[in-house]
Amino acid sequence: MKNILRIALSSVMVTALLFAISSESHAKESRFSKFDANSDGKISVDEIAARIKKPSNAPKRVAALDVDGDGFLSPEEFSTKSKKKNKKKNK
Ligand SMILES: [Ca+2]
Ligand SMILES: [Ca+2]
Repeated sequence: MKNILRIALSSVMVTALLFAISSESHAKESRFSKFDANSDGKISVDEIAARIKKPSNAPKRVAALDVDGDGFLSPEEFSTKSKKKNKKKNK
C-alpha cells in the first residue's frame, strides 16, 4: 500500500514537472515557428520579411539580432528580441 502511494505521488510530480517544462518550451517554440516558415530551426531574412510590415527592414532586423553572424536567427537569438524591447521600454 505504501509503495503504491509513493509511486502515485511521484508520477503526479513527474507529470506536473514535465507539463511545466513542455508548456514553457512550447510557448517559445510556437512563437519561433510562426516565423520559421520552412521549419528548418532558424529564421532567414526572407522569413522575417514575410512577417513584418516593411520587408525592406528585414535585413536590418536580422543583423541586429544575429549574434553569431551566420545570417540566420536561432531560437536563442530570436528570443533576445523581446528582452531587448523590454529593456528599451524601461529606460
Ligand atoms: Ca527557416
Ligand atoms: Ca545567427
